[in-house]
Amino acid sequence: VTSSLTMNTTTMEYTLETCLEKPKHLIGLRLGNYSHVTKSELVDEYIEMEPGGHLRPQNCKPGQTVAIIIPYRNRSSHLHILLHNLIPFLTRQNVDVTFFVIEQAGNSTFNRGALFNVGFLEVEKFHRFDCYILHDVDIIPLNDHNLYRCSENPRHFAVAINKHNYKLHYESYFGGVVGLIREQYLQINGHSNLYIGWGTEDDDLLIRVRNKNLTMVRYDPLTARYDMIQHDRDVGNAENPMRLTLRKSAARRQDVEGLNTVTKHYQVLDMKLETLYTWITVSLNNSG
Ligand code: UDH
Repeated sequence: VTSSLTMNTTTMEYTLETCLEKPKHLIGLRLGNYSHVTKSELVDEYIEMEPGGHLRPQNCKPGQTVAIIIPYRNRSSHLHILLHNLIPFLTRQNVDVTFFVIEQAGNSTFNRGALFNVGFLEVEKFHRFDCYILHDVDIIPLNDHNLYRCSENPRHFAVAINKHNYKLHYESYFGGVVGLIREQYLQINGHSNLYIGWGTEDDDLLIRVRNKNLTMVRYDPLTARYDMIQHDRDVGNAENPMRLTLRKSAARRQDVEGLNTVTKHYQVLDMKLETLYTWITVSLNNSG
C-alpha cells in the first residue's frame, strides 16, 4: 500500500491526499463471481464496512460521496451476489460509498421509478451525497475501469449487458444502472411515479434528462460491461400495459409529477442501519 499522507509543516498534522481519479490498482475486465453467499458470510468477509453500509478508502480522501440506491423486493440471493461483487470493485476504485436498499413492502405492483424517488428523499435525510447511482439488484459490473462516480453529465453505466450480447440494447436505453449528481436528479424532478409494473420508466427518465437540456454520457461497451443474473419475471411486476401511452406525455408531466409528488405515495415502515446497507422498507400506494 502506498502511503498518501502528507504533513502540514505549520500544524504538524498529517492529512490524507486526495484519491487519484483513476487508481493505479485497477485490474480491468474480469469474470463476475456468482457463487452463492449468505449475508453473514458477507458480513464476516467485509470487516471494513461501517454501519449503514458505508465503505470508504483508508489511504486517500475521495472527491465525492456516493449513494448507491437499489430498488428491491424478494431478491436476497441477487442482493448478496451484487454486494459480493460491488464491495471489492468499489474498494479498488477508492469510492466513498453507502448502500441503500429500498424495499417495497406487501404485494402491490412493483414501482421501480417511485422507489428511486423514495430512496433519494430518504437518503437525503442521512446525508446530501454528491452522486446518486441508481442500481438494479441483478446486474454485475465486470470492468473496474467503469468508475462509479458522477461527472457533469448524467451517466448511463449499464451499456453492454450479456442479455443483449454485450451490446447496447437500443440507442436511448437508460436502464440498469445510471448515475446523476444530486442537483441533476432535483432538476429533472426524479423519476415518474406512474409506471406501475414492468417497463419504460427508464425511457421516461431519459426524456426528463434530455428535456432539461442535459446530455447523457456513456463509457465504451468494453468498459461498461455487465452480466445480468438470469431470472424469471417477478410475481407482482407484470408488464405495464399503460407504459407506452405514459411515455408520450413524459415531457409534459415532468415538472408536475415525480420527485416533488412522491411524498403522497409512500410511508416508511422500517429503517435499519445494517453492516452491509441501510435498509428502508416502504409501503407504496400506487394510485396516480
Ligand atoms: N425488482 C425487485 N423485485 C421485484 C421486481 C423488481 O427487486 O419483484 C428490482 C430489482 O432491482 C430489479 C429491478 O427492479 O433488478 C428491475 O426489475 P427486473 O429485473 O424485473 O427488470 P428486467 O428488465 O427483467 O431486468 C425483466 C424480467 C424478464 C424476464 C424474462 C425471462 N425470460
